Amino acid sequence: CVNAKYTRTGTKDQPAVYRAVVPNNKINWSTSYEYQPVEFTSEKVRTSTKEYVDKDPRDDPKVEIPWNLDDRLCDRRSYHGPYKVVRRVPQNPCGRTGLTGRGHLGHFGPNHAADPIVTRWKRDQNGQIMVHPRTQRQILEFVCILRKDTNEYAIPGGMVEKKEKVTDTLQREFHEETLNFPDLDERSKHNLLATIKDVFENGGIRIYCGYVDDPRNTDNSWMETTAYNFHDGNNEHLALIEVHGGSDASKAFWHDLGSETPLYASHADFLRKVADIHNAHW
Ligand code: RP5
Ligand code: MG
Ligand code: MG
Repeated sequence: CVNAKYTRTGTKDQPAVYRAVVPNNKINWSTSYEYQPVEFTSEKVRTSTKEYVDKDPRDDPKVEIPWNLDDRLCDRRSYHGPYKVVRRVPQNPCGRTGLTGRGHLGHFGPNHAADPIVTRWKRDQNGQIMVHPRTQRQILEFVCILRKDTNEYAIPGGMVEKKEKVTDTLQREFHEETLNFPDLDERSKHNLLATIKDVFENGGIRIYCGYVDDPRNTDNSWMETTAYNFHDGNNEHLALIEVHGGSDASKAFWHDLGSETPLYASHADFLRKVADIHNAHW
């Protein structure tokens, strides 16, 4: 895993908090380095009274958190195996990030997310699958969003909520971020959700699970995700849906899948795998 892409944390609307510089060859904890990270936990996280946001065990010796375990409220296990706990808080398994504390994340340790990658073939007016002139490979389209926070193109993923299963998170986030149709009649809404449920629960390919190079990561809190691809190769179900942005997404749209589009966090790595699996243009 890598910690490389972002020099600051936070979003376009929040004051910038810059990371201490960590040269690539000093990211690993086992390499000695005169390291002076910036300590940062956002006001919102520090003052939150939500049951689901951690208390800081460094502030209160009575706070005990079941590191590396799933206590049912929250799964604190990492896809990368047991992580170290140093001075009462977890240590990022991918190395130094230039920031300590929780930044904008609610949990110390892994913060789990899920990413639904919904794809179809790009077709011309006659229904023929289009081929990219450079690679001579067929072109996929995926449901893409524009994130409200960073203004970057992204997969419509989101955080796994307390006690939620990843399969439910995939459906909920896809629904919230890309199917925002408040005026849809009840019957159409029901049919749309039934289609999503049926496909999402019966037909996905797991593309990735593990660390994400997310702008919110710190030395003590980081994002991990499970990404699934739901592909409708014959325009039978998902390929036919229209999308409209909601929740964290200011826009949602079908977009060509290819290396030409810069994407949020590690999302381009996931899409590249999807292209490989379908032997499509990248
Ligand atoms: C990324 O953040 C994950 O890959 C996922 O797409 C996203 C989840 O966070 P929110 O969209 O809920 O902010 O690390
Ligand atoms: Mg969301
Ligand atoms: Mg989201």
